[in-house]
Amino acid sequence: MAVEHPIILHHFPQSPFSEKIRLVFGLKKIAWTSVEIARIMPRPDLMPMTGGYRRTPVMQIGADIYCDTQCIMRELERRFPEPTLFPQACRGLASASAMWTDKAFFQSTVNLVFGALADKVPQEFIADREKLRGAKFDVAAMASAIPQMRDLFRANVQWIEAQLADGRRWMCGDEISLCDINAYMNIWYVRSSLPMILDQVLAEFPATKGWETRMRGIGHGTSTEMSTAAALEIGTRATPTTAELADINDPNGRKPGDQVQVMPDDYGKIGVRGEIVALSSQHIAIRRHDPIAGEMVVHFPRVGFLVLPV
Ligand SMILES: N[C@@H](CCC(=O)N[C@@H](CS)C(=O)NCC(=O)O)C(=O)O
Repeated sequence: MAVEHPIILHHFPQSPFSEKIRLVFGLKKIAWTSVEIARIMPRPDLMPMTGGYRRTPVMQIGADIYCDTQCIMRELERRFPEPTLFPQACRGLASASAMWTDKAFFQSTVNLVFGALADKVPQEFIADREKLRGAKFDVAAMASAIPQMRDLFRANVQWIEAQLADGRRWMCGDEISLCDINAYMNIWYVRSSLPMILDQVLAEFPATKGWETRMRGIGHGTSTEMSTAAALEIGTRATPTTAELADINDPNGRKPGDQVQVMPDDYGKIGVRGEIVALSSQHIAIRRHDPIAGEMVVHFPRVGFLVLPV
C-alpha cells in the first residue's frame, strides 16, 4: 500500500522566500509539517537529501525534494489545485513575476534591510553568505546605499499600487494569484524588519496598504513541528514517487537516464548530480543515490538554473 508522506517545509521563520510558501499553505488550506533549519550552514540532516542545494526553502515529500519556490509552487498547485495560483488571465505572468519580485525588487529589499540593520548582523552570518556568494557581504556598503535602496523599493512598490489602482482586490483582478504572493514577500520582509520605513513608504500607496492587510490575513494554514533528524529519517526510509517523463521537444536532446548536474545560475553554484527522471520546459527531476539518505529524486525549476552534462 502506498504510504502518505507529510508535506514538509525546511525553512526558518525570518526567510522571505519561505514566507511565500507558508502563505500558499494558508491559501490552499494545506496541513503541513514545519522543519526549522539553521539560518547558516552546516545543515547536516538536509544536505544528504538535497545533494548540496543550500538555499531556503526546500520542500520534502517522502524521498522527493523540491528546490526553489518556483518548483515548490508548481508541485503544490499540482497536488492542491484549488484555489489556483495561476488564473487564466495571468497564467504565464504569475510565474514570470518571480523574475521581478525575487530579483530586482528583492535586491532593493534585502539591501535595505541589511543596510538598516548593519550593526546587528552576526559575523557568522556574514561569513556564511560570503562563502556562498564568493564575494564580500558588505553591510557597511549596504548601509551607505540606504537612500538609493529606498528609492528603488518605493519605485517597485509603486508598480503594485499601479496594478491595484482601479480598486481590484488582487494584482491580476478578482482572483488572487502567484503575482500577489511573489510581490508580497518583499513587503512582508520590510514589515518584519523595518516596520517604520514600510509605513512611511505605504503612506502614499493606500491600495497597497489595504492589499498588505488582505495578504497578511491569509495566514499559514495548520502545521506541526518536526526535527531535522526525523525528516531525514522519513527521506531515508521512503522511495521517490516521481514517474519517468520525457520531453520530446527538449532543445538539447536530453532524456531520462542522462547524467547531469543542476545548479543555480547566479551564485552558490553547487552542482547537484544525478540521472534525469523527468523533464519539461519548466522542470527537471534527477535521481541520486546518497550514502546517508539513499535514493532521492531532487526537483528544480528551469529558469534560474543551469543543467550541465556530467
Ligand atoms: N530562487 C530561490 C531563492 C531562495 C533564497 O535565496 N533564499 C535565501 C533565504 S530566504 C537563501 O537561501 N539564502 C542563502 C542561504 O541560506 O544559503 C527560491 O525561489 O527559492
